[in-house]
Amino acid sequence: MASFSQQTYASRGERHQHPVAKQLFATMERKQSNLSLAADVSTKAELLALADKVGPYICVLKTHIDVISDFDTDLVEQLQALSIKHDFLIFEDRKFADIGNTVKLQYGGGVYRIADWAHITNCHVIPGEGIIQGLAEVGVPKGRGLLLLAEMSSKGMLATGAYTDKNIEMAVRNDFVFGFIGSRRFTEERDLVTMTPGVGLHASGDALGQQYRTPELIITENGSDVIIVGRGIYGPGKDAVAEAQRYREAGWDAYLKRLE
Ligand code: BMP
Repeated sequence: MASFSQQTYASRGERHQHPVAKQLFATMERKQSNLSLAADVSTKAELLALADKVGPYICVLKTHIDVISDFDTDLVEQLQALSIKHDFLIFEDRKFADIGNTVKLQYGGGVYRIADWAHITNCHVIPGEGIIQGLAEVGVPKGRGLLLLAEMSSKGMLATGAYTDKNIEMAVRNDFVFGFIGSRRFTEERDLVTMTPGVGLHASGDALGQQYRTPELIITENGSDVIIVGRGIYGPGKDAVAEAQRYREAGWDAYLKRLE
């Protein structure tokens, strides 16, 4: 059978066993979008306004909920309503990194109660496989999904070689995991999704080590599935709707090209 990256999102979604991957692929196909917005703004009003404006063009809204200075439960309710209105999934980019027992408390409880509203979250596997098991105890009953940070986009990142390989092994054997953060397709053993941050059409990076690559390199050549774009869409002087449309088109064209 052809590599998963040669198959359509629709057919991968139909066959997928993971509820979140199924939902994600179906959303991507419906909206013809493999674009995720990294909405790194710092107030509730800015986040809601951005999600409402850009919502029609994305498959996933990625949040860092702990940077919102005036977080409250109403924000979460409004984000959930926008996720239904515009048909996108919510990904809280929490990057859990502690022992299983602690991440269970952090994922299910605290101020943010992430598992109650985020379809997707992610973790580092630096503590070992217990982190996945701890998160799964909270997330599986709620129908959530987990991504492993197999690589990062920043200069000098240490997630390489044997560490990346360990991520792949753990992802393959843990059903709660449906994919990775990274720059490419990692395995054919299971249809694991890759979502890639550090994507930009114009800039090559920022002053703090971020590195940007194009949608074509990431989707067509590397076989990743979703591009994650932040400042390229909402950065200073940008028209967020126009940029979201541009990235959506670039990401989708790159996907169609790889199916050829
Ligand atoms: P921007 O496109 O503005 O550089 O934002 C990238 C987003 O992706 C940020 O929210 C960052 O936290 C996240 N990210 C990243 O840049 N590189 C990684 O390896 C993993 C990330 O989650």
